[in-house]
Amino acid sequence: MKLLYSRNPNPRLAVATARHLQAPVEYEFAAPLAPGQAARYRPLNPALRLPILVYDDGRSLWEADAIACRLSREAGSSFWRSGADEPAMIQWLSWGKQNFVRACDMVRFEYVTKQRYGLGPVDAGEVQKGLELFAESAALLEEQLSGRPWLLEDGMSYADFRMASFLPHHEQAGLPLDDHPALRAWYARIEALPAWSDPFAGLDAPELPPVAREA
Ligand SMILES: N[C@@H](CCC(=O)N[C@@H](CS)C(=O)NCC(=O)O)C(=O)O
Repeated sequence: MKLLYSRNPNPRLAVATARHLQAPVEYEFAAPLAPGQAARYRPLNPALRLPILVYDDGRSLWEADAIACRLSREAGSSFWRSGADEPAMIQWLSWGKQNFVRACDMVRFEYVTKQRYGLGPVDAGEVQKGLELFAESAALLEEQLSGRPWLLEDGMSYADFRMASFLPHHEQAGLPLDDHPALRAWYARIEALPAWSDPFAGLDAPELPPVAREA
């Protein structure tokens, strides 16, 4: 199997997951949105996004969460829970995508993605909306993580990785993680994992364009 990736947040999450699981995949850098690349990648992912997992028979799977599920099964790991704990893990994936992860993405998009790809100035209104959702959802996580180290009672799971998916370079992204001590401590535990802190070690992973500062 081949895992197609770039350094952006969702493919980074997939690479970190694969490395954490020591999954038997080959890693291949890809740029489906680059000029002239669409025809090559559309059959693998009609949405032209990364990550993509390509099976040996040429079929493919896209979306980081689906890929994590597949790789965890392949590795015989409970990182993606099965059985009794699976609903609780899915609860956090589902809530996170609409709340904390979305808030991080909204703010990061303004300060990082738009500035990196020249998509326009920071929209203060969008930042404000994102920070409000961040405050609300971080408060919920802060309460939960004050009583236990990971989102699930019985230890780290893929839900922790997904919840943290937009936190790398959180200072640059303008995310006030340090205002929430239990949440900060939880993320420090994730950052302590080599698979998370440096998922691209030894891989061909061209740096993303720099983030331009607004004048
Ligand atoms: N919902 C998808 C989102 C995928 C996505 O938006 N990927 C972005 C990066 S975060 C992408 O492919 N950007 C182009 C690139 O990285 O070359 C997932 O979870 O995998």
